[in-house]
Amino acid sequence: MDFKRLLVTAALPYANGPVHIGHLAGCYLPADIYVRYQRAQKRDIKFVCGSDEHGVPITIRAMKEGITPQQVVDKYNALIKESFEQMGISFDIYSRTSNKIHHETSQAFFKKLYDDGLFEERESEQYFDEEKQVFLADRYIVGTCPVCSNPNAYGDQCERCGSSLSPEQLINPHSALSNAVPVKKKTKHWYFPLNKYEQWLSEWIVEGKKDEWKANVYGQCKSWLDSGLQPRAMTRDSSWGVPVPLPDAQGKVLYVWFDAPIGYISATKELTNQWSDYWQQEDTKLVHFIGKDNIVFHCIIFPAMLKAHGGYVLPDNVPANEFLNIEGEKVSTSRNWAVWVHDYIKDFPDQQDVLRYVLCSNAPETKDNDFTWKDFQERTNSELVSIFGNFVNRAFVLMHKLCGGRVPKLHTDVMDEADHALIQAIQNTKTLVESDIENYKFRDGLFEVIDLARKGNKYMQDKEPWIVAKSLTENPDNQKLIDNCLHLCLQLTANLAILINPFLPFTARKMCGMMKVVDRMLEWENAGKMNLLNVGYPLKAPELLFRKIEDEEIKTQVEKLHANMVKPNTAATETASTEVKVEHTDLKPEISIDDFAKIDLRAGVILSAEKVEKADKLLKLEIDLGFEKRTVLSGIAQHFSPEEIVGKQVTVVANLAPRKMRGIESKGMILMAQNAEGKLIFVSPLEQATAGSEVK
Ligand code: B3M
Ligand code: ZN
Repeated sequence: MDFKRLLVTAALPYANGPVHIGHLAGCYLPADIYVRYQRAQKRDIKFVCGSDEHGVPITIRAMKEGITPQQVVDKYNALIKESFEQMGISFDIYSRTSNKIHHETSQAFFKKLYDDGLFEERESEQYFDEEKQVFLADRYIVGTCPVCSNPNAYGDQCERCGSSLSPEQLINPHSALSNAVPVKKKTKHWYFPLNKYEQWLSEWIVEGKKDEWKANVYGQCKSWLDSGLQPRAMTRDSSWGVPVPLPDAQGKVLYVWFDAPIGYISATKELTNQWSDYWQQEDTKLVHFIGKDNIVFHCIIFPAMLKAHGGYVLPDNVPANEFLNIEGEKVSTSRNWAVWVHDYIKDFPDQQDVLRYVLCSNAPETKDNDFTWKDFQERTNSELVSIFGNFVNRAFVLMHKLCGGRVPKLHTDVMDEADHALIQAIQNTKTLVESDIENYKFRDGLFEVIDLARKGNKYMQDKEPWIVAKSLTENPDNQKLIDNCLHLCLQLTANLAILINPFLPFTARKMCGMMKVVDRMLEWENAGKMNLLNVGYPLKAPELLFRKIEDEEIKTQVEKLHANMVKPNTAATETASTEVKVEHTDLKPEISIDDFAKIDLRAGVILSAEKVEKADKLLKLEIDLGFEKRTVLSGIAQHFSPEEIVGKQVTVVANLAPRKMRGIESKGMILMAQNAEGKLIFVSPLEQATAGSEVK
């Protein structure tokens, strides 16, 4: 161990909405597992987080809800904080960037860079709303998406088709505040010369972190560095944020991505007088847990800021996760396609660990993953209930039945190979879990623990103490075999509590209660020990650790998800908060009948459909055209599951030049339209057409 103390941060969630399970899976749960493990190792560690209360996301939400930004952050900060607490995310501090200490800390940071002459002052032209007399951030400019014709696309992104945009690309751009057409106006800002840190970043990351950082993180950094860094404005025109601490900066605030990461420092200051040990002593190991959309800020921009300031430690690692989709679709907060943590807790009180379990065992550690309620049920019932819970329960029940409710003795004289193998397995698991957690492989670590419980079940099944018990009148010595089996199963139970504790802390505590041991037993150094429970010690009656999730509950959740989804049209109106009436896109230029005749449209039937690896939008379709079968790649994976479209009639552009995508040749294209709810539908005849017949 080449560090003395650890500082772990988890991304500061924007206080513009509640947290959903994607947030948990992406960053807070892995961070919490890591921290709980390190605490059990008795390492000096601080775990800091807090609400990110500045920036455009907050002001947009205020506009949507018709309240002030302050009301927005007060409301959501409280809700988020409570959700984390209920899920057992064990921050040492959950702060807020609206706190005084944060304003002071981030202003002082800015001022130091300013005094060192680091910033470049630049004038640029920005969109301005003359009616409201304010500069408009890209998000405040709405218009029609040039790609998908969504009438409510933002100046930086279209939420319907996901294209990233600039305000110039929007058709009919207008201000979301007043509906006025924005004009360009000059404004001055302070730019951080990221380009000057390119060389240093390159050495630090490309040479230093290649083998240490996760491939997704390293890869993103590398491609940023390869495409060259540009100076970046660190101030904005806005009335909401940390005021720029300069005399000539009226109406200007720090860029939210300048102040937010400094929030980690402010939160540590708020937590402890020793804050500078954690930030300024070289023997600190700093780890940032984040989601993949925050990589560049934590791996490039913030480190460059810290380096420029001087005196701070740099992150040792930034284990970012990918995204968690819900029931096959990307989480969308504007469409309310999400499972909200506070809702989950309401519907499944006292089932926090079940969610922690499912989210960790299905965590998007290396690629985007999918959460489905069905999978939630299956994992709970077939892993937590049938393997882990079942083992612990059987050990307790049998101990009460066959050993008088006390921890039986271990008779070494009759120990056999299976007994020794079980002890060995416990010790091996400890080592494996340790290395998995230290290397941010939380899924693997969790699987090891479940696997150990599985071994326990097998051991018990092979030993059959309930059968052995029947031979006792004939052969009283056989009690020794029963004792040994249950002695080891109970020591294994104690070990399981220690090993599962970082992942499922509520369960570990419950197990301690059943074993009547203090929580201190959960310290990591106790893992692997075979004398955790004293012989003769009376234990409590078993409590069920987990309960089965019923089909009905799953059905309710799936229905709720769909019922609560905001239909795209409503979502759009709500987002823009102005009445935008753009029903159609402009028609394309006129064509002749001959032009049209060049297109060969045919009726086809989808024979099979499957997802394409590493392409979350594409489905690979096998289409029957009557006279031949075709492979067609279609960008509809986020709208349909492969199963639901097999057998559907489609219209195929049959003479389109073949095109290769992801190494697969696509021959043709299928036609799609949208229904009133904005959902994609197939363009197909009302009646069944013969496959291959021309569509004219
Ligand atoms: N507020 C962005 C996000 O929630 C953000 C992270 C700040 S971490 C310093 O995606
Ligand atoms: Zn679009």
